[in-house]
Amino acid sequence: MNFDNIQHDVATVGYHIEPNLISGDLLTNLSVSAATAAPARGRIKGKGRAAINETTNVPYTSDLEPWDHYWTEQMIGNPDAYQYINIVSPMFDCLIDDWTVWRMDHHILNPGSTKINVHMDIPYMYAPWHNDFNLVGLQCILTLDDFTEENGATCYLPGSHNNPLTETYAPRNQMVNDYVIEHGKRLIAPAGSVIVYNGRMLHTMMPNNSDKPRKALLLNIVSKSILPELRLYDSLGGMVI
Ligand SMILES: O=C(O)CCC(=O)C(=O)O
Repeated sequence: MNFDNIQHDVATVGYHIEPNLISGDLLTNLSVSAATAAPARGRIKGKGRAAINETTNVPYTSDLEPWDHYWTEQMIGNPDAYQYINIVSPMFDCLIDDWTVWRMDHHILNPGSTKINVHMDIPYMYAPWHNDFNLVGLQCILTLDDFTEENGATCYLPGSHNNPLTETYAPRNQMVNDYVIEHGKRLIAPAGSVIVYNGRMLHTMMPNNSDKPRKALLLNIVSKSILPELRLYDSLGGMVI
């Protein structure tokens, strides 16, 4: 890993990618865990989208609409996930002095998923941090499948983390989605790649037009300095390490 490059990329474009960092049994095990973990947020068959507060866990993926995307339960206690954290933690060390993993879950885009939702991640999605230009939150994606245009590789708006106007994008709406889709770029990467980005960078999942699920392991990393306030906004995070 070249830490100067990581710092430079995250400060300028907003993200850094380490292609093919994870491979072999670890990648396979994490991919299996993504495919089998209990869902936490998704669209329940015949009932619409489940509550977003994760208190209404859905025990089985078979309870979900097979054509939509969903997030799994937090991967607390999963030894493969902790092995993965050990490998990627130097990337976080060079960006944030004293960090912790706030959330750790899988995101699965099933074939036929059409959801587009441009947003910032924790903590920037919450009002106190909308316009905080300090790097206090990172999102990290491990690509468990090849990320392609066809299967929904994440779309991002380069440099948006440095733009004061990004704050006005916080209320999610169609106009913002359209703008980012028109001007954004895609995170195209082979399976096993690690993508770390400033949580203030605007981004969205994209439609999966392939015939296979597109799986990702997501880590949300935050500076310990914001924990007392963050707990007021997101009582469900902070259980991971
Ligand atoms: O899975 C993706 O492409 C992006 C996920 C994401 O933005 C999120 O879960 O907040």
